[in-house]
Amino acid sequence: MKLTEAQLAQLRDEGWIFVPDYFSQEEVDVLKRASDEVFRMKRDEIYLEKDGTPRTAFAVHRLHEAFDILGRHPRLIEPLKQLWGEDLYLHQYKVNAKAKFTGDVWQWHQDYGNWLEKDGMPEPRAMNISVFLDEVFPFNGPLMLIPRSHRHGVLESTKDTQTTSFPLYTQSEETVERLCAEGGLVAPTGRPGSMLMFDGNLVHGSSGNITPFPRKIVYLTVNACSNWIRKPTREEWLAHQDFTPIEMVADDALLELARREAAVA
Ligand SMILES: O=C(O)CCC(=O)C(=O)O
Repeated sequence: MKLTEAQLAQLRDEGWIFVPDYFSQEEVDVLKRASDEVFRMKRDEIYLEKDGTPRTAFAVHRLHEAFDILGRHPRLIEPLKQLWGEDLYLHQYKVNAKAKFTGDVWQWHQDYGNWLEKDGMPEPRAMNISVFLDEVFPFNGPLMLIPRSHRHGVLESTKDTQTTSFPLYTQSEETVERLCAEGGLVAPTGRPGSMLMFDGNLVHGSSGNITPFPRKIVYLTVNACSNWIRKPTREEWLAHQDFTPIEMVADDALLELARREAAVA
């Protein structure tokens, strides 16, 4: 899969692109079963909300074959090879659960600010790719993005360890207000299998989920191999130090796994 000229232009100018129904329901079902298995594990890579419900599972490619396949899927990896013209590795890979009724807020932040500060990533040459595992509605805590905010580079931020279950360098209300006045605000919604790609410097966040509809999203952060992190300070599952280039799988690899799972069921 290659990005069209229009998609490349939107990614460059607006900082994000959204492609509905990028993976089929059968492919999403394999990933949903995998995420249920992963969130049942008791491991350091699994972070919980303050009330004990699952928030985020990190390094999921090492926890389940389905996520290993997704992390090497040509529909996700090829477009970035096209964009940067070099080999890529996985910097971070997680599933954010945003549980029904209790899913917590993610304050406004830029990811690259965090990768620079905490991991020593030299350039913003890393991209987030998310795949919806549940339907994302306007009301179950969709990811909100401020278009064009990536053009400002790294913005001033403050470390927030209080208002979310995960410490983040966050943007002030004044900054968010100014950026929204310039670029507006979008919150892409869609069926499971939809794909959202966004720049590491794009300001984004999400509100809590008080609805009965869970909102699970997988996030891959793919970094250019030449941009490997120079000063890692975090646990390895938060900022990987295996800079081996991603080897892509066949396009039907998730379906193949679904067939194998059905055969042993
Ligand atoms: O899943 C979300 O709503 C936000 C996730 C996010 O911003 C992040 O992981 O950096």
